[in-house]
Amino acid sequence: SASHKILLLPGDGIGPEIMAQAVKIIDWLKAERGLNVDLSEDLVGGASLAKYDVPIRDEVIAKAKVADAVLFGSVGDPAWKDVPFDRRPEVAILRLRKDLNLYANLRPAKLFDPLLSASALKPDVVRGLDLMIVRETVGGVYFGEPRGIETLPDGTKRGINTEVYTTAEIERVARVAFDLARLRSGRVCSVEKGNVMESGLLWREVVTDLHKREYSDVTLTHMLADNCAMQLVRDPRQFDVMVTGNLFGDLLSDLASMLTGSLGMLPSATLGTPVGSDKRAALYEPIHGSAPDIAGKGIANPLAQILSLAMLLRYSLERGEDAALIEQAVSDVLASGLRTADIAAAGDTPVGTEEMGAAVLKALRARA
Ligand code: NAD
Ligand code: IPM
Ligand code: K
Ligand code: MN
Repeated sequence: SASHKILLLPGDGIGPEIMAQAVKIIDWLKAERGLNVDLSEDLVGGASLAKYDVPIRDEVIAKAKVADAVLFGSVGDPAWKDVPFDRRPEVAILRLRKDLNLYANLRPAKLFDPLLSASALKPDVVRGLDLMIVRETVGGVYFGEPRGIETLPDGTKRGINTEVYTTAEIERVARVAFDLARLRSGRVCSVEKGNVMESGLLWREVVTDLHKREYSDVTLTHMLADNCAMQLVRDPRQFDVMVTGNLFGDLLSDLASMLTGSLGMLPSATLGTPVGSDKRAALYEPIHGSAPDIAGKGIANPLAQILSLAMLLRYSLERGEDAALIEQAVSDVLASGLRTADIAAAGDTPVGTEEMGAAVLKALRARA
């Protein structure tokens, strides 16, 4: 089979530590499973700022555009907390999403059975949890104009951000959610705050209209975002596919992660079609950040990164079998009782990042 190009962008903090574990699995897939990929790697975020004075180079954006998939770690480094917004490490991921037009961020929150007691919720509330948050990622308040900080005549200041969504932006992400629902339980819950925000009101109208025209076989419900946060904790299994805007999706997915035991468990896929192209682009990353509080200690959970690789294999390389094998290996390792610190219970002796990565590889070998 023709060789696929994968661009690795480990980023900052724990990014490189967990990426190294995913790369070991890629190497194994190449050696043992006939995976044919060309890997290249580059700097993003604080690591790029330190060397090139920009959070991401145009050259890296260009490489991402021609790659079959990008495997991303995380960006963010407290060293750059006082620089202007356009020079923050976070610009790297925001620009990748925007420039590649990666508008649909799939954030599955699936509870592995062995982690039942690691969930922040009672076992009876979360057992079997398997939901999919579809988060819009190139619009909303993250990118709306006007934005900025203005100085008022009296010398005080005003910080401005604007939530903007167009019909087309809402419709294309809703379509992704409805299509996913058809492959799952056939249910979509659309989340906004149309009670106070016009962008939310339009969101509800557009989703309702699309549903009526093309997806009446799917069950559609609507929920206000504040209630949704509460419902996710009260009874998360009422949800299957959820679709929401950029900011609400960011918040609700971090919340959902704790239902599965840890932020260090949740992968994501961000899919889209670059403007002026009909080639599908995709970026895969854990939903968490660079975790500066534990960076360099070798204790980060690499499973979100490893599961992001599984999503890459499934969605971009059509290697669903390898993806399932990885997910099964992760499940085996968790069933064996191995835990990194974030998912450990009182009395467990947690293992480090490397050891968890090695255990997944060993479980893969045993299964293959
Ligand atoms: P974070 O997600 O980095 O960490 C939040 C908490 O979860 C921390 O206590 C951290 O130690 C823990 N955690 C996260 N991932 C873990 C893992 N794999 N294993 C074990 N524990 C883990 O969020 P934050 O601290 O608010 O942000 C840190 C930086 O990361 C900021 O600069 C932020 O902007 C950036 N960030 C980047 C991305 C991204 O690259 N897509 C995502 C989120 C945050
Ligand atoms: C995420 C992060 C990013 C976001 C930041 C770092 C720009 O929190 O990927 O969830 O808000 O989208
Ligand atoms: K990340
Ligand atoms: Mn986030």
